[in-house]
Amino acid sequence: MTKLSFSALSAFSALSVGTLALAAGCADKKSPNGKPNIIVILADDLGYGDVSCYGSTTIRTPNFDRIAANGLRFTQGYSTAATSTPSRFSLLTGMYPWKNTRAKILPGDAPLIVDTAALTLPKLMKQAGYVTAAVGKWHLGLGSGNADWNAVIRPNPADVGYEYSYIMAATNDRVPCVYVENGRVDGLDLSDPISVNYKENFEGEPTGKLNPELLKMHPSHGHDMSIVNGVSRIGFMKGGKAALWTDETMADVFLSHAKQFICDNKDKPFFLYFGLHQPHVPRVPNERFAGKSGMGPRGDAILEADWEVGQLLDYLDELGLAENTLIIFSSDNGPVVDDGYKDQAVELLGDHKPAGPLRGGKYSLFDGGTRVPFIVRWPAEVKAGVSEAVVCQMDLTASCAALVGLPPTQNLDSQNVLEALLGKSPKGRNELIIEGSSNLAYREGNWVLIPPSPGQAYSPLTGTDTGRSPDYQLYNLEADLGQQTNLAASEPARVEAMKAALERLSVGNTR
Ligand code: NG6
Ligand code: CA
Repeated sequence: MTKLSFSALSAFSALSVGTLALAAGCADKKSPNGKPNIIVILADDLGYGDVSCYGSTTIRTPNFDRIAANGLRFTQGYSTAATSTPSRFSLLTGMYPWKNTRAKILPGDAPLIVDTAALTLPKLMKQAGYVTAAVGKWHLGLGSGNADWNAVIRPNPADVGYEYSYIMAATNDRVPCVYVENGRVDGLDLSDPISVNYKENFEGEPTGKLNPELLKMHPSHGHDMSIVNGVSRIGFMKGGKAALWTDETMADVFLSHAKQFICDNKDKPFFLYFGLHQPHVPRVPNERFAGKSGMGPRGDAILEADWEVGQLLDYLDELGLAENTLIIFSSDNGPVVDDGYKDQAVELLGDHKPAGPLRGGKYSLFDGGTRVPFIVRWPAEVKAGVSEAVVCQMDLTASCAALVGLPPTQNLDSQNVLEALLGKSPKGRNELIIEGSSNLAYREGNWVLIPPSPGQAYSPLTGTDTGRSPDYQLYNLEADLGQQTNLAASEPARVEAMKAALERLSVGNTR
């Protein structure tokens, strides 16, 4: 037994034998590929200020920092949206999410929202000879409606470019709470079939609302439907007992499948999308991390994610792959403290600032919603440092095409910012449209225009500055990173010019 599987075994007795056998027997060392392997690590709701190399002194993330220590850390890296589905849609397709009416936070039974005929990042990588996989959080829908969770669900990630997939369908707070491997629920006993319903409960099934005595994690808002592993979720499900996930081992399960994919493909160029589930709610980390941050489950979940990334980095080192593997580490959207469970995240936050110096967070039109940790590491080619270039996850499509020598992509919103990503140019994009829950905002140079949108400027539920206002807001990020001073009244010409540019660039806006 290798060192790796032994440590896995000793630490996670709850894992199935099948899972433990994964990643064993992978021979050490190999000669480097011509093309770099590419791993996109995407955390879920990890904020700009949640990472110590981005300035946090209240939480330590030595493994995220390890990526930055010999990589390029971007101070102005963005997702396209302040929530998961639209953000991930852009990463996959290289298109703005507001061009797709269905790119909104999806329930767990949503059909796939990506056109299977469309170009995607993993499809491009396949064209360039890469083996591709998606492991972890998906949240882009599965099937074509009314999915049968007891059969192979098509279309699935394979139909949009991922030859192998081991995913959760939506989020860790949404049913069905099962892992789906290549379209099939992992570990399902067909004599106990799964049913899913987002409208009504199944007769006789307990819920968080009616049976709070069954809960180890209680909701603060929403999240009071089916109970899985002592946590009530969004949506109702029944059956599939043998296949239900255990939140405490989710990191280990995803990690082992990511490692196995790397092991199986270490001699070919591979492209791996690795969607971490932390620190999204419910925050139920493994007991190895419980209580370790002093910040309650949210901080502990960040430590767990950091460990998980460290294990992946160690594995690349062990296989001799680190030098020629391009890692892009980022987050799907900004941070939120209370996102619907009573997990003491608010009470134990102390001086920690999840969005760092930025205003707002998840859901927000302010930069805290979409400006996220963004680190590129490729030891063979990229010098360590810090870059102020504006780059967006959506740009990976056009940039990776350029990297692997494919012709320039056509008709995408993705821009080729490869030179910036590799640290060869200080210049990224000049303009970017970002999506909050209520509207779009527009960044051009160092200026951001936030058009009016209805609703509360501050959400008491999530404790976030939303960016909603009846008035136009204009901020100069160079002078005012925290977006405190609205310059719209004193810069009317700039407001008009940016309004016009946003209108022109957001043709096809379906919001
Ligand atoms: C919201 C959920 C929140 C989270 C979010 C999606 C409630 C009250 N809130 O609707 O907990 O699941 O959707 O998060 O249900 S995301 O990171 O996947 O976009
Ligand atoms: Ca998210």
